[in-house]
Amino acid sequence: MSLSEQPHRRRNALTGDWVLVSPQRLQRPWQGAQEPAPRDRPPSYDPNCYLCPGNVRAGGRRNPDYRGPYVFTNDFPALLPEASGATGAGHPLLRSEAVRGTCRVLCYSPDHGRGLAALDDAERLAVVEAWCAQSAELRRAYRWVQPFENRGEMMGCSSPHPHGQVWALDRLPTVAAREAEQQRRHWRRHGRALLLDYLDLEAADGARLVTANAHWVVLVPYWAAWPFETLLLPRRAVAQLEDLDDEARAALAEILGRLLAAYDALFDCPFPYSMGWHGAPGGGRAAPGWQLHAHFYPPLLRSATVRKHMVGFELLAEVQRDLTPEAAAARLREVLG
Ligand code: H2U
Ligand code: ZN
Repeated sequence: MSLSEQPHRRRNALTGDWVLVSPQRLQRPWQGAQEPAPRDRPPSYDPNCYLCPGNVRAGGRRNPDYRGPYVFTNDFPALLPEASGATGAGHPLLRSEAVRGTCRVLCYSPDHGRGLAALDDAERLAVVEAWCAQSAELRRAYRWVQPFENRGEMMGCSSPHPHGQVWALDRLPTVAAREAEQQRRHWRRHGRALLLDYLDLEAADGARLVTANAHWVVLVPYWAAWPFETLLLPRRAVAQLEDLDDEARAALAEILGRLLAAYDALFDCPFPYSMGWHGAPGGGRAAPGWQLHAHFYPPLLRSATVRKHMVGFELLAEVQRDLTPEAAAARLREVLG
């Protein structure tokens, strides 16, 4: 059976989930919604922006006249540092538990008009350093640290000022727990990190590789759910962002720029995505075999305005894709500068 022509399922080795791949469906006609194309690049300062230097935020506080990355505690946090919700023993079908955490906003730079892709390597390195510092600080106090970015209105980003977020909490969230379990199992069985074994397979095959440098590899995972989903991972064993040495940090700034430029070139638009880092859980407990990585989940399917929706069968049964991960990787390689 040819995986490029016939329906099949692939297993996500990192979560244990399955994805249905239906390449034969690529020929079907499309009469769905065309979403409005995104506007031009905004100015470098916007007096009405909550996140620009010197401006007053929605919560009433004023941003300092910051010159590099700027971190502040979210004015509308989803988590609070004091344990909330006394839970007590209820019915086992109605379980709840308290949760403690914090939510921060990370403005990448004072420039309102330039996102991660448009920053130069030095400016992007400053963002990498901020991720590493936040991860190091928050991991001391919390079990899970989640740096992420929602880019673009399509992904629910609420401000055009380039920014990401860092949430941290004293629990292992659902996705983190699944990745921890799969990586732990692989480690027990083989004594090697799951993602490093996987990287060897991908390097030998090559069909899903997008780009690489001396420290990092970008690939479309074998089990990708989103059309142009990618996985970014260090070549060497690294558990957490803060464990990256100076060379790896600089190489990260460089490859990030390359990947994001390719994304923007793919449909000639500021490519929307949710991205985030998965570093080993903290809180004193070991996470054997955990390899640091970043996921990029972009929603676009065939143009700047046609996106994939995770609905119908996907919401009710299982994630499904038409474009194969191999074809997606080939498209991304084509647009790499
Ligand atoms: P997005 O990354 O999804 O755009 O979210 C931006 C966050 O910034 C959002 O969680 C916060 C919002 O609560 N924010 C502030 O904390 N203060 C503000 O003045 C504006 C936005
Ligand atoms: Zn701004």
